[in-house]
Formats: sequence, structure tokens, C-alpha cells
Amino acid sequence: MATIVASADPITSYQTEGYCLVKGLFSKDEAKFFLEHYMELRKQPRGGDLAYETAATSNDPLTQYPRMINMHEWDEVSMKFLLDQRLKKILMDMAGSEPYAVQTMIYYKPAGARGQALHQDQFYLKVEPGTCIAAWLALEPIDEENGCMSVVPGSQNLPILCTIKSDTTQSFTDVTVPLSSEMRAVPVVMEPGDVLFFNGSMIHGSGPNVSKDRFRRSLIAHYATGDAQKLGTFYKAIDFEGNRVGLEANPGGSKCGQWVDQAGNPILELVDKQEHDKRDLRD
Ligand SMILES: O=C(O)CCC(=O)C(=O)O
Repeated sequence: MATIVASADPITSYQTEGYCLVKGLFSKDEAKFFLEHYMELRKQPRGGDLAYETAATSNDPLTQYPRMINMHEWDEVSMKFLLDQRLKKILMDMAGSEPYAVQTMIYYKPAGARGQALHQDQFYLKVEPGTCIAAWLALEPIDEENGCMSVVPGSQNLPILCTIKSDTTQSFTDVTVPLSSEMRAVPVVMEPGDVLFFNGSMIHGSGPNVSKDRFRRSLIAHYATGDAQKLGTFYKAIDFEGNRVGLEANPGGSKCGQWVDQAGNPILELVDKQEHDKRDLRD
């Protein structure tokens, strides 16, 4: 199967395609340092663990290794990563102005763990105007076997799509977005230190880790573009000096995009979100 290749010109790739893969932005030693650091942190349970994981059963590997969220609020290594100057430079070149830093996450994804169904980050972060940008750092070799990320080229300018139920035997989140008949998810194979950047409309996700004994650990930061005035309720933004920035809480719009067929071609129609969810997410 085709895979995403490193971008020769990451800034242009991001601006035209909504994503770019930057090889070796962090060194292999840094990736190893992060691995050891977060394995140590994971020994302590944290409030909020498993809060977002659905259908976790006692023998689910995610029960032992849930992802952590917003570690930068209490861990200096995570704050340094979030505000890293290399990330800042690329983000500024991509988006044209200094972004706000919003979120950190670490995914452990041990062997046998479920992935995360296809989704758009703007569904959650609701940055307005502008978008959110993810910087997804591989901490070890990541491929299809251990559940690499996939992105859907061509989705970078889509509005927030209406969600449908996901297959929770494959995904720890319970909603996903349908693709048009012309769209495909393409895997992103990465080495430790590589960073995948993508915008908030980009549909992306990952499959289960089907390896026998490999983790798939990744460290993720999310940003809001510098023109943002609003941000999803519960998210907090800071600038690159670490100062809190007050953005208006955004509960989100009332419409979502739904694929409809028009003369054999898939087009997006904006529909009432509440009506859609009542119909498509009911049990
Ligand atoms: O790492 C994964 O498997 C999914 C992460 C993701 O979708 C995200 O950071 O938005």
C-alpha cells in the first residue's frame, strides 16, 4: 500500500495539502529520552486516565497504559516540548504567525491496543477563526503493524463533518467520520524523531496495534493558529513565553457536513447537527 513520504518542502506541503512529514526534527536520543521519561510517569496513575476511553475491559491493554493528556500543566519536560523552538519555527512558517499552544498528549498504545477511529481535530478544539495544528512526534519506529497514523489526503479544507458510530472493537473512541467514495486513508510510516504536522480539518486516525510485543508511543502537541479568537470549551491556550491567553470558549456550531450524492459525485451538504446526531448516533 502507498504510504505518505517525507515532504521535500514541508511548508508548501502543509499549505497545499494540509499535512507534512518532517524527518528527524528531533534526534533519536531525544526520542529515547522522552520514551524513558513517559514510561516513568506512567507508573503513577493520574486523574482523568481512561476518561475518554470507551468500552475498556479489564484485559484491555489500554487499561494499563492509558494515554495522558495535558501533561504540560504539571510536567516541565512536556511544557518544554510544547514550546520547543523547532516546532514554533515550522508552525510560524506554515501558518504565517505565532500560534498558541493548547494541548499535550502521550499515547502508549501497547501490543493489542485499539487505535483511534478517523476524525478531525477541529471537532474537538473548535478554533475560530483559523484552525488547530497537530505536531505528532514518533518516539519509536511506527508502521502499519504497531498502528501508525493515517491521513486522508484531500480532506484538509473540509468543514467539520457529522460523526457516526465507530467500531469500538478497533477504536477506543466511539465516533468516526465517513469518507467520500473518492477518499482513502494513507498510512504514515515514521522513525523516532520524525514529526507529522496536520491541520484541524485533516481526517486522520490509527488502527489497532497488531504486533506481538511492540509499543507504539507518540508525543503530541496541539496548537491554535495566531488569528484564533475562540477555542473549544475546557481548552486553555498559552503563548510561547508560557503566558495564559484568554480566548473565548467556543461551544461549536449547529451545522455539520454530510456526504450526499449529486449526479454520481459525492458533495458535502451542511445539515443540522442535533438532527443528524439524533438519527445517526442513537442506539
Ligand atoms: O495517535 C493516534 O493514534 C491518534 C492521535 C490523534 O488522532 C490525534 O492526536 O488527534
